[in-house]
Amino acid sequence: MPTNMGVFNVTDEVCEGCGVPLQSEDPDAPGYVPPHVASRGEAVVCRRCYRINHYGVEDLPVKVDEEDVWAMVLDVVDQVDVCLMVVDIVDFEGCYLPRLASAAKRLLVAVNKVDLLPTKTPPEEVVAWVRQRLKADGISPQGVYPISAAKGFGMRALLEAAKGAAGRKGKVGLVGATNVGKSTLLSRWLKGTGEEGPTVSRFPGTTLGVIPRELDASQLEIVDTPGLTTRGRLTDLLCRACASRFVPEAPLSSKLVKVSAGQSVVIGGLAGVTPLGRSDQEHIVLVFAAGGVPIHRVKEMRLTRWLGGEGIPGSSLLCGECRASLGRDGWEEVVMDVAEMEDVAVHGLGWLSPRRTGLKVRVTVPAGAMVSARPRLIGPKAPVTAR
Ligand SMILES: Nc1nc2c(ncn2[C@@H]2O[C@H](COP(=O)(O)OP(=O)(O)O)[C@@H](O)[C@H]2O)c(=O)[nH]1
Ligand SMILES: [Mg+2]
Ligand SMILES: [Zn+2]
Ligand SMILES: [Zn+2]
Repeated sequence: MPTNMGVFNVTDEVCEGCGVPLQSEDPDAPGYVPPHVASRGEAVVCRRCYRINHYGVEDLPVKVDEEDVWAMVLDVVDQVDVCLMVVDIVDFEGCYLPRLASAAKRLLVAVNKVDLLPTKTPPEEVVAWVRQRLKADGISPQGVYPISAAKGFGMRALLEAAKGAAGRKGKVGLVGATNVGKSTLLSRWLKGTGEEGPTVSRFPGTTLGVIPRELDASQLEIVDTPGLTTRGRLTDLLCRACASRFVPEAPLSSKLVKVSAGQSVVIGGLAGVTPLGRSDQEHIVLVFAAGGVPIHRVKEMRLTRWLGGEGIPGSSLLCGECRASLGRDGWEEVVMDVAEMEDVAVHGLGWLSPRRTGLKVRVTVPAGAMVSARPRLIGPKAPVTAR
């Protein structure tokens, strides 16, 4: 957190958009408002928030200290009546923080971005899946709610649940990893109340401080918090422009691919998945990623050859700099057994789901990215035929 505010504060106010203390001294530090704006004495947002809101640009990436953010968030967790943990359903592995969930006395979980799942996914299946995931860590939330903060789906039921759990004039803390949609959720609830919501952007790390808001004529206080950083999200290894190309905006696309040993499935030029085993055995896999992310089948040899030089083939979505820098730290190969009812999740990118049989695979990703096997999220549909 910025430390150079102290005596130079022009006001004791914090930015309404990102929660950072306002200052008029240093244009390059967070919370800056030009002196003529600050002297008006009304509620203002900092220049960074102003520019995100009006031009959609973020020209002042802020470095935050992870320890400070944890301390700030755990403080909120301590003070509120209910914790509302938000997760992003299309990148559950990349955003799930068991340590955070365990810290809550009373926990509700908002499963956000369900609008990005294939349209026929039953919400109750998603809820059961999330409950199962939490249960594996000994966490039993009071409620799990599928929502789309962006589209407004499920928001009323969640609000009723939050009110019920927090009680009259209760406090609810909105917590979770960066970019899961906490600020979007709060803005959605504030719609029509006349109060401005916090700043929302597609870049992680927008919210810098604690942002309290009152709902329903002070019946409920909601506290937005900065997002916690998680490790291993592939998109976090890319520049901001490239990362945004892998963040889905419309429902995920899924592609059925036939693949045998000796062949690899390549997702967006960032991850390769190679089945291991007999080469006469053909596998069918279903790959889920943001629309527009290219999915190729290549000869395994080609994958190995490319890794030495320009990264994985099919990296047309990456800028030259990202392509070069991904190779620089090397590539990791993870061998794993994936059972029939499991997915291989590449954190921050998407997942691959073997059909009909389980599969032993080698997953190739840039160093720093994480991969895991997990229970299958999207259940088997009617019998599928490969292309
Ligand atoms: N598709 C989709 N995108 C969402 C949803 N909620 C938030 N987003 C997007 O996710 C990104 C991060 O949102 P934000 O609210 O700033 O996340 P925060 O860091 O948790 O506060 C933004 O690009 C939002 O537009 C949702 O329900 N569906
Ligand atoms: Mg936020
Ligand atoms: Zn701000
Ligand atoms: Zn890039």
